[in-house]
Amino acid sequence: MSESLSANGSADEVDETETAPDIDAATADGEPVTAERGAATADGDADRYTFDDLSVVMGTYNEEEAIGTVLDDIERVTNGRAEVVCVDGSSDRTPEIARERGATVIEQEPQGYGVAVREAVLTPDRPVVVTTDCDDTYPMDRLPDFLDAVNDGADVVSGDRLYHGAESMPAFNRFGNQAFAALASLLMGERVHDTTTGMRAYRREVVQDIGWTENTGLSAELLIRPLMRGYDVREAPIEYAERLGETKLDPIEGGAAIAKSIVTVCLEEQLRRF
Ligand SMILES: Nc1nc2c(ncn2[C@@H]2O[C@H](COP(=O)(O)OP(=O)(O)OP(=O)(O)O)[C@@H](O)[C@H]2O)c(=O)[nH]1
Ligand SMILES: [Mg+2]
Repeated sequence: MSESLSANGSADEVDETETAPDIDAATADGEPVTAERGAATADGDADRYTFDDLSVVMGTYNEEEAIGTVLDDIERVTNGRAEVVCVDGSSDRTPEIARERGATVIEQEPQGYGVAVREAVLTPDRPVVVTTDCDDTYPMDRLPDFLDAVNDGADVVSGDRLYHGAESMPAFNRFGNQAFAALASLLMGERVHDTTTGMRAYRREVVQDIGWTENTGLSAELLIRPLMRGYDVREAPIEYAERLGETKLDPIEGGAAIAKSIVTVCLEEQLRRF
């Protein structure tokens, strides 16, 4: 039942030493993806996805302080092979910096996190999609581990920031994120540890096959619906760094919207089972 992802592994090896509670698929009446695996790899293993099969996607809203670092990290870790998609609503230099680094930039009026990220996850043609925030908080060095987990059969790999303590997160946010995870776990009947993380890998079919409704609460929705439909969803502990640049989320208003999304989505998914 439990599998672990390494802290610093590569796409070809998974370190089994770190144990963390990962999530396996709920079984009820879901339709887990039967994997159609990716293109042949350089070493001839036709069954495994490689960085050539990976899109890293993000909403970007006035992130000129961070975007260079985030995109450089993706380039370094994937040897420039991952596609990068930014759905951008910025009025600063963010889109120029993204284009300079070869990212695909989709312009969109700023309408909130979920509107941008929904467009971002639905855009790629590649079979594995990883989301991140464009604020240098998430460890792009872990992309190989996330890809390993998908190759190992996961449909969704969700970065759990709270496992290692998330000390760089403001205390109010940390408490809120623990409360969201507790609430979602209670309503789903399945323990999850971080429902609002921005770093996840998805098989493309998962994001294409489910209809998404939430905005600020999209991150929670992207975890809850696949889990409650029986997909193989696993949490992977990740480090979480202090943000570069200004937050785009109001903690009180955003927190209320996320709590509402969790309750709504869990109830909808429970009703869907009848
Ligand atoms: N295009 C677009 N991107 C957005 C919008 N709102 C947020 N984003 C991006 O979505 C990502 C998440 O926003 P953050 O401000 O980091 O929200 P958060 O992670 O909850 O809060 P932090 O603790 O500040 O990191 C960032 O990359 C933002 O630039 C929006 O309206 N449009
Ligand atoms: Mg963020």
